[in-house]
Amino acid sequence: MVRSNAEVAALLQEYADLLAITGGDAFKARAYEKAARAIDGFPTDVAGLDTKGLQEIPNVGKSIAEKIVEFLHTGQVSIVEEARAEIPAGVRELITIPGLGPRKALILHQELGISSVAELLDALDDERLRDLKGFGEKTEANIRHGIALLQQAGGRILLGAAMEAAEQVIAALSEVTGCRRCTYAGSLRRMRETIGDIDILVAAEHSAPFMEAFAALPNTAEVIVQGEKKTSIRTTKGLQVDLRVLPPAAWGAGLLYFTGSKAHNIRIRELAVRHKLKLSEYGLFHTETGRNLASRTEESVYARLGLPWIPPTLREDRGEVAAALRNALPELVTEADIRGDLHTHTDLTDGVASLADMVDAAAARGYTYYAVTDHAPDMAMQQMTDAKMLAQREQLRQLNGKYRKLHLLHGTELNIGPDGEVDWPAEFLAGFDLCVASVHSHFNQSRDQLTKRLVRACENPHVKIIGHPTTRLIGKRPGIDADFDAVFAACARTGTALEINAHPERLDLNDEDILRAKRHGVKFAVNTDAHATTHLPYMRYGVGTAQRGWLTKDDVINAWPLPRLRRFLAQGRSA
Ligand code: DGT
Ligand code: CA
Ligand code: CA
Ligand code: ZN
Repeated sequence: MVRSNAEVAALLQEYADLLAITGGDAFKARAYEKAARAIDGFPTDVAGLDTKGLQEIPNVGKSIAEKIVEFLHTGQVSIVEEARAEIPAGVRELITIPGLGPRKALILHQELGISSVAELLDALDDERLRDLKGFGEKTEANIRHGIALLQQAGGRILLGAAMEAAEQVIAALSEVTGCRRCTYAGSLRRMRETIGDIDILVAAEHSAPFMEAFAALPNTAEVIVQGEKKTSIRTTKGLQVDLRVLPPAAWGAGLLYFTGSKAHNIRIRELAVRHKLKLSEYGLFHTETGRNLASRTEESVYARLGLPWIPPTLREDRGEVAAALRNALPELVTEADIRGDLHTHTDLTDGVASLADMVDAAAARGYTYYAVTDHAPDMAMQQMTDAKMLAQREQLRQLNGKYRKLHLLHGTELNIGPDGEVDWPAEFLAGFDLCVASVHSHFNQSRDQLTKRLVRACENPHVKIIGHPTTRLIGKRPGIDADFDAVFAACARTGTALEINAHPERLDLNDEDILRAKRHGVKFAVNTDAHATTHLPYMRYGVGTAQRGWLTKDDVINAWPLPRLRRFLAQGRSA
């Protein structure tokens, strides 16, 4: 739906980076960056807008609007092409290294003639970077780590991007005559945080029409293999998508097999062997007679193995089969259980939508409560003041009466300072319904300092949620190196919830940390940290991650009815 918005935003961001590498006008670079963010969060498809309509978008002026129109009409923008031509591709690659911004990339190119990641690795080995102005041993270590992260990501893409691409393919294939079922399987169905390739399954009597339609999709750049059972393509964005067409009678067995994980499949195949059965992508068979015992639905295959249906988000061989055998699978929290979002922004700080628009969008999602949590004054860039915050509270109280079902909470996202202190004194914090507190800087403190810092934030009786607890950005920035077991214990002791930030770049806490934290008896809040109305649907990725951490609705404070949530928020705060 908003695909062209994402493409336009990416192009504008690239241009901002290119301007920064060439040491161009910093003001102009920032203007492009802001426009990119605004367009990314703009709810309407920009493809339908003209220059005038585009200028209605915040931070989009005439000149940027004209470039967008040029892009929408011709598929490129001449000044961006020129800027690309000016800078060697290798240097452009340098800025994709997490932790290495355009300014440092330019210095490396100018001072050391480095124009590729390989050359940069050589220079690191020779310790040639540490003598440059603005670099040092610590920078060297950070860059080395950034390169490792980049290589680890190794072509995997974020869950959100993969989901959007998959849903487009499914929409197109569902239109083909004879389509009985069409869905995604693989790591995407298991909601892993990154996806290697997308696996699409169709149930139909005849496969050829689907293979043809798939190869002919507008986003197909290359057909890797086309066959009767399986076709693989690469999209214009470089993503591999595999399509398999299954006979309807084998749908369940195929869906089970291609959902994986491989480790889960191996585990249940062992179980089959113990029952003298054979499990394959075609069905569950009696080994001796070859008779097909189950294949039409996943439920039937699991049932024949003595198991309840196991949700895909649990299928990672983390004890789910043993738990299923004991009939002790958790009753996982679902998106329908979520009653509200407890970490969101507006254009009062760095969001791109107004309070009224964000609240409207929350109401449209059917929430029963919704917290607005704009940034506090310690992040100086946000220019927050007491007066602005109180004015917003007044505005919010007035909006509150407008919705029959939705109850608005006034909150803030505090900044956890280097020593664990937060923005406002207790008297002012007492005025909020809810305080989230998060780390936004000083990521490289010692492990001991980082741990104390987070623990101190938990101990603040007004802080009820730790936002994006590790601060990692997937494939871009590692999480901070704190003793998280100590932090989780502090959360449990102080009644502070841990956020599961649903933004596809964050998913923070991740599944494994959630499992660890749960053992400490912590509660969680699944929040989108929305900076635009289009971010509210990210909730599904947060819920997927919560499920991967085996959470039930009792573990998740924003799946609770409002009175129970209120009691949690009031604990330890003298009113
Ligand atoms: P990805 O694509 O790396 O994000 O991860 P998956 O899990 O989507 O893996 P993929 O696309 O290679 O295969 C899809 C599913 O097919 C996988 O989850 C399980 C099943 N599968 C693939 N190869 C094997 C195999 O050699 N043995 C078993 N048991 N299952 C397999
Ligand atoms: Ca896959
Ligand atoms: Ca695959
Ligand atoms: Zn936030």
